[in-house]
Amino acid sequence: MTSIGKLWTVSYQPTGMRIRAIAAFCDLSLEIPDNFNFPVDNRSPEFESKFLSGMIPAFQGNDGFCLFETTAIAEYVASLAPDSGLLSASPKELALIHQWVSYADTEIGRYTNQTVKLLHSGPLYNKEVSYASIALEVLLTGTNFLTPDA
Ligand SMILES: N[C@@H](CCC(=O)N[C@@H](CS)C(=O)NCC(=O)O)C(=O)O
Repeated sequence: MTSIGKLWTVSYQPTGMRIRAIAAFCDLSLEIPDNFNFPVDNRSPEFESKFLSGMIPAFQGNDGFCLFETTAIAEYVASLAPDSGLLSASPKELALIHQWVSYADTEIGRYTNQTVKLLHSGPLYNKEVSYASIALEVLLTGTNFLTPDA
C-alpha cells in the first residue's frame, strides 16, 4: 500500500485517530513521523512554516500539499478514495455530512474536551486560543504583536 503522505499526531489523540480510521477504511496508508516531540516540535519554525496553526493533527501529502484542522484533513483523505462512499457528490448529502461532523465537534466535542482537560488538571487558561489568535493575526496582517502567553 503506497503512503499518501505524512500525518503528525500522537497515538492517544482522538482527532488523529479519526483521520487514521478514515485512511484505513479507504485502504490508504499514512506515514506517522518518528521522534516527533509534542508539544515542543509543533512550535518549531520548521513545523509552523508548513502549518500556521502549529497544531496537530497536521498532514503533508506526497505532492507537498500541507493541511491542518482535523475535519479538512479527514475530508481530503476521504476524497482520495472516491469509491469509499465516505463523501457524496450530492450537495444535500455532503451538507448532512458536514452538519453531523460540525455538530459532534462543536456541540459535543467542545464540552467533552474541556471536561477531559479539567480531569487531567489542565490549565483553565487556554493556550490554544492564544496561539490560534496569533496564527490569524499573522495570516491577516503579516505581523505578530501578540505573544503566546499574553
Ligand atoms: N482545531 C484543531 C484542534 C487540534 C488541537 O486541539 N490540537 C492540539 C492537540 S490535541 C494541539 O496541537 N495543540 C498545540 C499545542 O499544545 O501546542 C483541529 O480540529 O484539528
